[in-house]
Amino acid sequence: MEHVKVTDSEIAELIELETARQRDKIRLIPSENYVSSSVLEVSGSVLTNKYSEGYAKKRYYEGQQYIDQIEQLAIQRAKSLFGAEAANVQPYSGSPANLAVYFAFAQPGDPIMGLALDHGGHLTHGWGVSITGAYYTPIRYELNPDTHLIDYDMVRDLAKKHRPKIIMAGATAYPRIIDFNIFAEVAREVDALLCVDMAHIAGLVAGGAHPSPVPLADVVTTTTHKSLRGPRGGMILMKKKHRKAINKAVFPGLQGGPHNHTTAGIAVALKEAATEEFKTYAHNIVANAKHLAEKLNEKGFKLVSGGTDNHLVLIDVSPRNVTGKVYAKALDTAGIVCNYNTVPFDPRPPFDPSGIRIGTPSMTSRGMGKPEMEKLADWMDQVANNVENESELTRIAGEVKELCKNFPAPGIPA
Ligand code: DSN
Repeated sequence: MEHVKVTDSEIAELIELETARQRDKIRLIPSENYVSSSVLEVSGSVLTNKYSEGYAKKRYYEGQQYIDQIEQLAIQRAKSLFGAEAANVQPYSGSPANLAVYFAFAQPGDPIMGLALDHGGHLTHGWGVSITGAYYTPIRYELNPDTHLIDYDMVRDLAKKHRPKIIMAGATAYPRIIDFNIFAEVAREVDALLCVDMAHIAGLVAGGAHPSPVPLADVVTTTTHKSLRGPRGGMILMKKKHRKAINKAVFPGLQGGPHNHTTAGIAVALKEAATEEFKTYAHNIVANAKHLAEKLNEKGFKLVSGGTDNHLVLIDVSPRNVTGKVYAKALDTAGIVCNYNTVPFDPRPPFDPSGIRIGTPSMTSRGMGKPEMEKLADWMDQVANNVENESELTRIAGEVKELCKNFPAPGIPA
């Protein structure tokens, strides 16, 4: 911050405060993480100064001697890490990546199928307020009301009835392994394109802690900044036969120049994700989530689907006589940051729902393990009993900060 401190002290100060917030709190939002110092360096590099519309060796601007090499390295690493036939590393994030898939393979008005948002799907899987729900005809599958698992019979029945052009598998709030085999089977039966949005679980897939959708899906979209621990960006992996259509949909279809500083950050993160250390990290994320879920269960929290197979735990907090929003705000005061979230078949509205969503990628990046999950479950229990007790919440925040001191976050000075 040495330069911006002088030129713009307001922004410098806010960044310093945000750094301290990330350092001193337990961050449980399952889509967030801490990137490495290397990824941070590259994201703030001079690559931000360069325009590169097009693809390597076919650009509309000169001066691409190094940018081409950077983008090609990112593509090679993505292909090799995930075993993909082809990759596009230019999408600005997950939503544009998904939009590129629709743009490439569906016409406005065509049926597209995805998991309903209030059952754990993403806005861009055809929810009404999203362009994907407005410009296409969304067909929404849901969870089974008893098991809270994806209702695969419903997936098959709806697909046969509506014959969607694209079937989207993937979620933002689903704690269980998704059976990509069934989706692939159904897609074949109705001649649909199967797109898996693996944004949440990309790091788990990279580290072998979750089955990979790559061999089964036509196209796989992802963000790069969640469990994969890269900079904020997006990526599309695909079968070779789809490369031309996807590349055209990303540029010039949807975007202009790629963000080269992000592309380089993605390349660095992909190299990190190909290490043995990252494999251990991915498995630890899941082990931590399972242990935390078990401890929360013991304390009387009601977990959607009863537990977790991945990095995420979805909790219905209504049995604790609190709403998700009130509880999330109390947790934040206590130094524990999550987001409030609807639970399947939630009788409450999305802005004040019954649940919270938590995840372990960030804690695991700090090297926290089972003892810390147990401590966290204790604190979460205490907060649920004291949502309006400011002094108790402040006391917990102090303890959280002390714990965090022993687990320095990547990229953040202790
Ligand atoms: N906003 C992301 C999440 O929190 O899951 C999804 O894009």
